[in-house]
Amino acid sequence: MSYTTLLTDLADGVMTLTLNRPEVLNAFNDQMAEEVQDALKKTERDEAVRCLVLTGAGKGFCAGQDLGALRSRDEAVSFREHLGRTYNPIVSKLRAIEKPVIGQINGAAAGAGLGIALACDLRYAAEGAKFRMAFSGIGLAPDSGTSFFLPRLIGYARAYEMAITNQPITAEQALGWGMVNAVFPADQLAAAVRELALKLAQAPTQAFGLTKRAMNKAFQFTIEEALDYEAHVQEIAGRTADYKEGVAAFLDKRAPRFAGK
Ligand code: LHQ
Repeated sequence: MSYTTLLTDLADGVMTLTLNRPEVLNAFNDQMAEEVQDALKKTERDEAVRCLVLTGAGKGFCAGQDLGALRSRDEAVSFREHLGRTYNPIVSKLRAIEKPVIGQINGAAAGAGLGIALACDLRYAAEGAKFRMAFSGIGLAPDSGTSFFLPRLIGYARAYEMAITNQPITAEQALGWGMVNAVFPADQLAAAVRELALKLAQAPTQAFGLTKRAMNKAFQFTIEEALDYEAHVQEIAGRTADYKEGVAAFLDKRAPRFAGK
C-alpha cells in the first residue's frame, strides 16, 4: 500500500510516521485513518522496527477528525461505526504494539488527535504545542481514548475541566501535569526525539514490550494479580537472548549489545 497522507521513514531501527495533511493541521480523513492503521500493523510485525515515532507535518500534530470531510459525506454517519473503523483501532494498536512509541508533539493535538497523542507511551512536545479536548466545542463527548487516558494521567478534576471548558493546555502546563515527558524549543524537538529513539532502538526490545504489556494490564489488577503477571512476563524475559547478553556484559564489565531478541 502506498500512502498519500502519511510519510514513513525507517532508519537505524526507528520507524517515523508523519501525519501529512498540514493544511488542516493533519486532521484525519478516512484515507489517513486507513493508511495509519496499515502502517501501524506493519510496524508491529516488522522486527527491524524497535522504536516508533509518531509526529505531524507542518505546524500541527493532529487536529482530530477533519470536520470538513465529515460534513461533505452524503450518507447519515453512524459515529459508533465511524469510530470503530478509524480511531478506535488506531488507539488500540498504539497500546498493543510491544515496542516503545514516542509521540513527537510538534504542534496542536486536539480531539482524536489528542487521543492518539495520549495513546503513545512517551510524549515529547514542542514549546508552543497545545492540547485541546475539542469535543465539547462541537457538542460531542470524548472519544479516541481521551476519557480513559486523561483522568489517569492528570487526575479527574483536570481532565473533566479540560473536557467541559475546552480550554487548550500549553506544553508547559502539560509538563507540569504529567501529560508530557519533556518540552523542547520547537527547533530542537526532532533532534531530542531522534536521540532518545536511537537509544531505545538499541535496547532490549522484548523486555520493553513485556514492560508495556504488564503496565497496560496493571491498571485493572490487584497487587496479587500484578505480582503474578510480573512473574509471568519475567519468565518470558528471562528466556531472551538479550537477558543472557545483559548479564554477560555486566559480568564482563562492557556495554551490552542488545539484538532485541
Ligand atoms: C481544521 C481542523 C479540523 C478541519 C483545524 N478539521 N480543519 C470524529 C467524528 C465523529 C465522531 C466523533 O469524534 C470524532 C473525533 C474528533 O476528533 S472530534 C474533534 C474534531 N476536532 C476539532 O474540533 C478541533 C478543531 N480545531 C481546533 O480546535 C483548533 O484548530 C486547534 C486547537 C487544533 C488549533 O488551533 P490554532 O493553532 O489556532 O489553528 P487554527 O484554528 O487557526 O487552524 C488552522 C487551520 O486548520 C484552519 O484552516 P484555515 O484554512 O483557516 O487556515 C482550520 O480551519 C484548520 N483546522 N482543525 N479538525
